[in-house]
Amino acid sequence: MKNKGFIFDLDGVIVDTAKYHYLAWKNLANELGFDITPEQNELLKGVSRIRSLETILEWGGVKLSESEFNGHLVKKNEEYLSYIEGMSEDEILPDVTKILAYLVDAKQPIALGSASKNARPILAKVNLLEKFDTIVDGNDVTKAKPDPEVFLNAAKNLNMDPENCIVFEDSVAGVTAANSANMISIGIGDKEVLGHADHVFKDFTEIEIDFIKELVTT
Ligand code: B16
Ligand code: MG
Repeated sequence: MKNKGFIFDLDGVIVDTAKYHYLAWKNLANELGFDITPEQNELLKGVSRIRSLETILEWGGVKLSESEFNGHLVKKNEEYLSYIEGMSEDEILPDVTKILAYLVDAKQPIALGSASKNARPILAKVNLLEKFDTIVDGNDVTKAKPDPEVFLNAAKNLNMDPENCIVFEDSVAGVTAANSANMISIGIGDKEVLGHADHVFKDFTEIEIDFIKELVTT
């Protein structure tokens, strides 16, 4: 069987940590005297921590000094990590484990390509750390998605050419990053939102093993 590199985003693809980001960002906004909506939270998916706070402050019309800004970032992350602490395997999104097990069994190289700086502790919590041959996260890149850096680094670590890599992504910026990296993009979510992906599925329960087999062999 030919080898392909399979690169997974984390939040929105493997686990739904967006709900924990939302709780922590909402509390931060409330402390500063405004609120953020679930719709606004959607816009923060796949966006780096710093850019997320800049965006939230713009929404609230709040300006902070550099030290206040950094203090809020640290506090938000501490609260977020306290939610992560309570995570378990039960929070892996449906059929993700099945697809990963197939890929491991078929000896296909697997990478994580996430904007999160907390990717390792999250994967450890849900017991998936050892499934990945390489992890490229927010600590390893200088340019955030839609820049392809995170996926290109993942391909390099897997020793695979970008055109032989397949990316699973739930965010608009992530699909754009995969496309710019010259990889096959598989959107996980809404077809209306991720129409620029090569393929779109609502979630992994819609992906047949035969589809994965075809990706491996073509
Ligand atoms: P952290 P992904 C992204 O994860 C999240 O979607 C985004 O909401 C978050 O701000 C970003 O990670 C940074 O996360 O604060 O943990 O470093 O979708 O790229 O896996
Ligand atoms: Mg994501």
